[in-house]
Amino acid sequence: MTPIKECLIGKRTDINPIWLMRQAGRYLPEFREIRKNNPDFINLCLNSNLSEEITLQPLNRFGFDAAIIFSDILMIPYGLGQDVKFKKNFGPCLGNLDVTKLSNISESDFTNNLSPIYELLGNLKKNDKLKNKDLIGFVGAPWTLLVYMINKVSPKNGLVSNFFSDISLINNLLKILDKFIKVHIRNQVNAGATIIQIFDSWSGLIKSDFDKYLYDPTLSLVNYTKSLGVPVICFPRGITDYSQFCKIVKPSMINIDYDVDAKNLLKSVDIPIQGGLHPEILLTNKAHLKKEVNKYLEIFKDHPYVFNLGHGILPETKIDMVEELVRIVRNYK
Ligand code: 1CP
Repeated sequence: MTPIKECLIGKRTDINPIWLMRQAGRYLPEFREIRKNNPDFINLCLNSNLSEEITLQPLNRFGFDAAIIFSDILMIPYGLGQDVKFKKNFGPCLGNLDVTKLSNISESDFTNNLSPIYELLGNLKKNDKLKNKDLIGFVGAPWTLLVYMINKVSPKNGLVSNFFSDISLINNLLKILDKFIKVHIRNQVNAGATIIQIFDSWSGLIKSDFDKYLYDPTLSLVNYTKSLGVPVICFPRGITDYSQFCKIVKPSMINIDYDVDAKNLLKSVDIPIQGGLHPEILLTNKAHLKKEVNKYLEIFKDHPYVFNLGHGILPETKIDMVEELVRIVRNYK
């Protein structure tokens, strides 16, 4: 059994399992080299040979316990026919939202549009480098995808002022997303994903109607993934009550963000836990890194825990700090 699977069934493992959110990406020189020659990000995600190489880059360097496929949460709006572009030094830009068009797309059109992602998983499944490691497929949660699809750009500077003006549009989109996110989960599982992670990167922006935007849609995906026999990790970044989230949604594992009081959370959560370390700690120095990493390892020493960050690794992270991080985690007794 893989170290992460052992953790998921509640066992303490001999090694402390570790992987990092956004582990394949811009902090790696070998990724930047490929990216330089592939300016169109969506095309890169749809190139199953290059995306296989990129997925394996962090494993080759650091020996993490899981590969997470090189793809993006915005491949779902793309697969549904909304235009998605990534602009340099700006981020994602989505095109007009035509709900009639989205409502007419069939499951097979959607699956065809994203078929290189499933090919990627099929190829990785056969790769010896993933022996005794997990292969993580992922989706964006309905709320976070809704945010990008309506907002059209990153909500890091807030939601557009008329975000909630068309409730019937929102309700329609939530239904469409529930259906097609499930199709994407099922296709990834059928192609070889051994775990699914649900990224709700912008759940911290939900201020009311938590059932409608957070709990109900996530629970629906969690139950669906479990029914396929695959564990599911949730990352509801920035929410204030992780304990309540775990009680209602019951994921197989919860990924905490860096604002979570880990010690306090342990009092009320009994499922396996992943993550927590602030990615900025990797920009400091080795002594400080050791102190902060040990804090998490100490708190979770008697709890099933997968080491990870409290959000994605930053592009300016130095390779030797990641190497040091892995050494600290592996050597902790
Ligand atoms: O070279 C580049 O400019 C591309 C940068 C990049 C990369 C490497 C983007 C654009 N996406 C990715 C890959 C990616 N995205 C992965 C696979 C790699 C890995 O994890 O190892 C995953 C899991 C994601 C997931 C993702 N995309 C999330 C959820 C996780 C998170 O960080 O919160 C989100 C919010 C996105 C949207 C997105 N894609 C890319 C950017 C720059 C963004 C964020 C935009 C924003 O700030 O709103």
